[in-house]
Amino acid sequence: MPRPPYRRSGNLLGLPAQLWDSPFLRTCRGEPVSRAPVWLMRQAGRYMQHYRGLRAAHSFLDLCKDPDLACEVTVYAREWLGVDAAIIFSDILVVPEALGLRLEFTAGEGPRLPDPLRTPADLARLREPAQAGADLGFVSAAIRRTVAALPPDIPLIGFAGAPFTLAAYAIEGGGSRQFAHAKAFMYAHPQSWHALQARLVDCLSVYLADQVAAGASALQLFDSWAGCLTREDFREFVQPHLSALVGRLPAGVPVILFATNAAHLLDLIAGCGADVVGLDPATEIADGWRRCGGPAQVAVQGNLDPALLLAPRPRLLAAADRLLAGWRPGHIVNLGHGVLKETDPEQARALVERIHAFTPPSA
Ligand code: 1CP
Repeated sequence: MPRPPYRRSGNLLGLPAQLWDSPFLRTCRGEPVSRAPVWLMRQAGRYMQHYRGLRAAHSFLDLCKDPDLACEVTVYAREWLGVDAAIIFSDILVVPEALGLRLEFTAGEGPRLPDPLRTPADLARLREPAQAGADLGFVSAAIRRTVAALPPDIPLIGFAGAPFTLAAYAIEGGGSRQFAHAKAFMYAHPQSWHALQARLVDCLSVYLADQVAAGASALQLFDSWAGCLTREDFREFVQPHLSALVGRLPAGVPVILFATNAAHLLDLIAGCGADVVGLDPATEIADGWRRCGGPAQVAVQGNLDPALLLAPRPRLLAAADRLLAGWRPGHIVNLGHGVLKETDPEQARALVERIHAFTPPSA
């Protein structure tokens, strides 16, 4: 049975009224709000001095795996920026690591999985998926602590990488431009590809249900790389698994699906059961929303260019004003991708202030 859309599910998680009626969660349901909600993808990270201070003393994975530190990073960024939601500090790659793939973060190079999955036989190296999902208990522990430390009207977003993007990382072994290994694997070994996707879905459904049980009141799935696929390939190799995963997530929690360079896939992404679809800077909000079925169907999130935060203040604020001029209920204001590490945090805070100074027409 498909999971009921969040806007028709009712408060099945039994959230306190101030959380259920927060601007962020109301907007996930397409309801009118007194202020447009805003948060920023990668709002906690290297552009913040506080984070760099912690990183001087701890490795990135230590920050992810120590619930007190992950809580501190999450709560500090939320409060400093004054945004309407927090996102738990972690990374999408803790899942392949829990499945048994070695994960390394080398300074300046980004993450690497040095023993990638390159043949169907390599799948035998993976650990049992439900066990791997349950082993990520440090994330739920961090969520519990963070929910207790956040103001009671601020929702915490839990997240994971979507099955395609995680499989692509596991096969490539790191970042990629062409995704040659991942696509070659997918075409040459479709059965093993589907088996890998199914294992990721098993793991992710346990992991994300644990995040909700620990107090996450929304979930975002990052399918950052899905935009590299044609519609045909998305339909065949991705959609069945992404919809199965969304269908298995707890009812009563909004699910945000985010992909980049994916304007050509928006209707298919919305069709996977998203309550909120992330739009990247290449797509205009009105056009992207229409492709997803419109405001009666889904909410949207986005889509300012992260590079605008590097622009002189007047240009940044003018871009925010243009976005707000077309704002309507069901639009969570955000960047179209993560904050760049070169960003001056004061610029991010000024953007948040500008969004909050706006009075929605329906209020
Ligand atoms: O200190 C450091 O050097 C680590 C930098 C860093 C940080 C702060 C990485 C390495 N990950 C993160 C945190 C992170 N990653 C969050 C935290 C919550 C927040 O948003 O504030 C989230 C949600 C992610 C998600 C993530 N990790 C994605 C999906 C989003 C996206 O940007 O498309 C991806 C692709 C990753 C992998 C990853 N981890 C880190 C880097 C630099 C990357 C990208 C590498 C690549 O593109 O290949």
